[in-house]
Amino acid sequence: MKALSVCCLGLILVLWTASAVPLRAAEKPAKRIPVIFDTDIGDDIDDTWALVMLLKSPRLDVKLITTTCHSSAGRGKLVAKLLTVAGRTDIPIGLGPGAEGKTRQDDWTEGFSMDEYAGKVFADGAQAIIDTIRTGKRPITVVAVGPLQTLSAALGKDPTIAAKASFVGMHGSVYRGYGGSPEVSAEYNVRRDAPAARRVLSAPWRKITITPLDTCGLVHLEGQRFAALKKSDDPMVRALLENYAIWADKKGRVAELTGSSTLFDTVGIYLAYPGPKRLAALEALTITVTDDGYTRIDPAGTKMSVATSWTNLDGYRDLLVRVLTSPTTPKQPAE
Ligand SMILES: [Ca+2]
Repeated sequence: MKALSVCCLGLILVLWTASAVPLRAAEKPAKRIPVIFDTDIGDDIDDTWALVMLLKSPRLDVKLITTTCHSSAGRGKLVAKLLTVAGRTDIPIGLGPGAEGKTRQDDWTEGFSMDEYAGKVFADGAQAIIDTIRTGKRPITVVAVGPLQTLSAALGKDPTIAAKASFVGMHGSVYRGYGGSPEVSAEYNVRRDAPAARRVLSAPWRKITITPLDTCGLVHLEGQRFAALKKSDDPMVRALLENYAIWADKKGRVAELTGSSTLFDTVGIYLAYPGPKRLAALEALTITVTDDGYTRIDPAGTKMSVATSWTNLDGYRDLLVRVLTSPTTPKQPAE
């Protein structure tokens, strides 16, 4: 009887293993979402945080990074040096209109020339956006975290790109303003060029998702979470904190940093992740951009998914630290 039981158990095990193996073999790695990142990096430091988060998000496949809001020489150099440190010079850079102007992180790129960038650099960033969306095998997600001049120029040249891409933006203020204020604000990325914001936020994208100040304006890292970053010896985290220390007028002294500024743009990266966004509450709203840079709920506006509150803000802060301290995603083979 005992021998029979052992035999039965053995048979069950063999059958279970036999059925499990083909299942595992059939599992394919989850598809990555192709992304264009459009940034005014070099003004507020949160773009640099968002770029590092993007490069460490294995489900996002970065096809192009473009600069927006002038100063494209300085912003482009910053992107180029960060991608060089990341070992991701396979990612092309597209420069937005207007080369002149300083960035607050110029000290970090001093001595680095755009010619040193091993990857492709497109002088016409708007055209690069059009070409990347047109030639993509799968629909692209455009993640925009600055004023929208470059993307507006792309839509002006070729309005048909919207139907082939989704849009995720850090834009606007719906129920709350800066610092969680109950008064709405004319949020900077919209107010800085309201006509450009209106064109982009009313275009017929496959899907529009935004994080207004209501959610992104509440994100900081302090205490243990910030300490975990200071302890990290990851080269991208080091580069991020060096940039932050220059930006924060600490003359590059990372040891003097005690917490982050508001990390608005990182939430744009999170909203581009595949699957449900369990940490934030998204509402379907119709939004209009006013001439003075407000994003108002208006029945005649454009339908979009708006992250209007957090369901778990601490969970997001933990996710952010986890992603930032994880390895940089290597270049993936073409699908
Ligand atoms: Ca920004």
